[in-house]
Amino acid sequence: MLPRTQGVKMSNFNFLVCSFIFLQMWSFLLVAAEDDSSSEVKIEVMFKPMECSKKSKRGDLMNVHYDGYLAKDGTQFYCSRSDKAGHPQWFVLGVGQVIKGLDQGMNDMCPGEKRKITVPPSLGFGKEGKDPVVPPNATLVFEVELYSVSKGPRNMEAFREIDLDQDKSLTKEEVKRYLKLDYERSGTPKDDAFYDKIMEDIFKKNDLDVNGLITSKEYNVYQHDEL
Ligand SMILES: [Ca+2]
Ligand SMILES: [Ca+2]
Repeated sequence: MLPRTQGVKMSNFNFLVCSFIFLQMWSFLLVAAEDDSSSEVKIEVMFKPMECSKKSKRGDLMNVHYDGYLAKDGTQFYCSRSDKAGHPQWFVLGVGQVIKGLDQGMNDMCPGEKRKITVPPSLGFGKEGKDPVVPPNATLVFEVELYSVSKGPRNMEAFREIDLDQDKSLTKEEVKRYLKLDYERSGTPKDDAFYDKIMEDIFKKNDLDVNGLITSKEYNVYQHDEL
């Protein structure tokens, strides 16, 4: 009877010690999360598919779902699954269409891969933050899932392939046809609404003079800083 009671006391004590250590660690982690001195993204691979046909690189067109959280308290400030009717987001990797932390953190990634990316303020929204959702100097945590990677707008080989009539400008029909082919080739054809949504994103980001055509110049706008 007695030893058993002692045993219980001991485990209570152990529990207290563990809780204390846990609290210490937690406050340390919180301090680390608040620390602005880190200037690098931290990448944790949460899931990696068995097969990886191609890895993302600068200039690639990325189709991705991502959720954004504030590191200090876990508040969700962005969710692409609920935003814009839940369509995955499209952007060109490494050219400033998303915050620097994501440009860096989503490099060398396989389609189907999931990552947790911790972004310091200097590679996120910086001193200003992003009103009203991201406060100043906020470390951000993104959970990203990459759906597909295709040749991005900086790839001139792809441009010539998309530009069916070879007039050095891309109509929506030409881009749509190419996207369809690309999805069909990868065995995941989609419906028209899906392609139309992508077209809207692509033209919003690349048709700089908004005339409904992407010229080789607009398409090639980032070519000078190609790695
Ligand atoms: Ca054309
Ligand atoms: Ca244009």
